[in-house]
Amino acid sequence: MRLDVLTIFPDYLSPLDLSLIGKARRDGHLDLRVSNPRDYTTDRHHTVDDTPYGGGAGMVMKAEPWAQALESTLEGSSGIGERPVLIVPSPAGIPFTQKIARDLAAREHLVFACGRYEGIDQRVVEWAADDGRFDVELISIGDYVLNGGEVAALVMIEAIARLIPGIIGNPESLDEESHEDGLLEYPAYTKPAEWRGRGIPEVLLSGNHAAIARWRYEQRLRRTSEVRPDMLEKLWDSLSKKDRDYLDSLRGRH
Ligand code: 6GU
Repeated sequence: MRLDVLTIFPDYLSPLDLSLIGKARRDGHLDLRVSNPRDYTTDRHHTVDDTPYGGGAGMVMKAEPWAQALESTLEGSSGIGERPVLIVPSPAGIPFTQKIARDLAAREHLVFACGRYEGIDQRVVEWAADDGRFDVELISIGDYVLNGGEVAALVMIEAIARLIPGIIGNPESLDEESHEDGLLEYPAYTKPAEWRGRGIPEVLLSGNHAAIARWRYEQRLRRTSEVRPDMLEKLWDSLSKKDRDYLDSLRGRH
């Protein structure tokens, strides 16, 4: 996968050298390039922002440096067949989810345009979508406000990159994760079996794989119903009678 990140603060993206993502880059699974729209300014002060038309607080990022930086990501990608996706991190975007991460992990070329201040001149987003230059998506990582899109891009890149085949250490560990199938994950324990007076659930020592699988599944149901009833609601019709009875029995006890 090719990944471009456009930001006036490239240092914000340095964590991408670390851990699984850093390894994926070194192993050639990820071609990740960070570039700076400021490098495309021509005035003496390398101005990337200006005051908003219509007045009001804050500054807006100027269109031309961003358009040129975006064009340069297209030049470098000639030879890649598919249209790149332009992701604009924005609190005004659609909510980022595991499904979106999975869809984006299947694409060949993602470009993140990380705005600062009050955002990028809206015409850049329209221009990028014109003539099919990019598939454009405004995406938010949650209902709160950040100072810029860089941290949001880091979040999305980590969620996406670990889904690319060959990147995560153990692909099986993806299967029963929170948010993959609509349930939160079960609690995990490791040695020692007794720690500061606390044991572990007996069933995990039983060697009975079917019983362990059922216990873990019930833990997932229980956690989801306690923490995220909204998620369980969506799943309710697909649950077995046994599962529903289990959940009803929990509610009876509360
Ligand atoms: Cl993607 N960007 C910014 N600046 N703030 C956010 C966000 C993104 N998602 C939530 N808040």
